[in-house]
Amino acid sequence: MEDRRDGPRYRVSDEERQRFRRDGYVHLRGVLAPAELAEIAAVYERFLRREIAVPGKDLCDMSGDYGRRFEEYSIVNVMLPRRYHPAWQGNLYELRAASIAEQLHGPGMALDYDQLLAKRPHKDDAVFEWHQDQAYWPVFPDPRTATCWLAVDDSTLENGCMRFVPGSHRGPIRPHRPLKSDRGESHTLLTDVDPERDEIRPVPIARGDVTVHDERVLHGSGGNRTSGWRRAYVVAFRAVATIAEERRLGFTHSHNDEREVLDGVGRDERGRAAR
Ligand SMILES: O=C(O)CCC(=O)C(=O)O
Repeated sequence: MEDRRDGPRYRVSDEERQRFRRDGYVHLRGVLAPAELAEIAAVYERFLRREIAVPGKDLCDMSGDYGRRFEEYSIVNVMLPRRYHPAWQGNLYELRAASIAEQLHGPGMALDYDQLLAKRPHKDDAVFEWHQDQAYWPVFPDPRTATCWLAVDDSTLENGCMRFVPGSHRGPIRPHRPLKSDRGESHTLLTDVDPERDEIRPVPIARGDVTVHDERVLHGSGGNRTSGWRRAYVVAFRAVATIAEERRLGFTHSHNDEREVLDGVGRDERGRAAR
């Protein structure tokens, strides 16, 4: 396979750019080489062993409620790992992902948030419900997003790889509802996908590969039926002006933020219009 890595950059082909526009996601191979990935995985493991402290709800289970004990989490979610482990800021993955975001969208993109999503072995319920990321945050005029999802382990049908509804980013944001009765119990939102109408495309990828998706594409993932972890590391890029506006509203993607947005049309969890 051709090596597209070049120091802090990764070269995206024209065909991949077109696929991102058409499908709302694209699979990029070999974004990190095995030795580069091993460095990332070593720090990742420190988060999973809880050697790096993550306060409050920024350590939670994306498949259950906030009340579960850590040992019972099916999808261990660490929000904003670079905030809690500043040595990660500017790591090679962040740099390559930034170059990918720029090639997909042009200049003026910046890192909005990062996240670790690790599915424990033998967890059928480690399901990431169908959703559009846009439902999780306020709507702003510049919709450019590139959410880079790095496979730290091979991501397979059996361990819960990502699945997308290609082209759905060109449709509306569907109504979303909380997984539990309200957002105070669980951060997770979900929507409905109709297998008769929506093409569901699982995207297994090898470790070191990345999928990049648009905030409006429908996506989710299934449970982990294997004896190994399924670890992923997300870094999400958005337009600089969009991020500035989010921060002005007090929205940082931390689950400890006071502000949550439920329905992607500018309402908060109590249905109040966003200001
Ligand atoms: O890791 C997963 O299975 C889902 C991730 C996801 O929904 C996202 O990064 O937007």
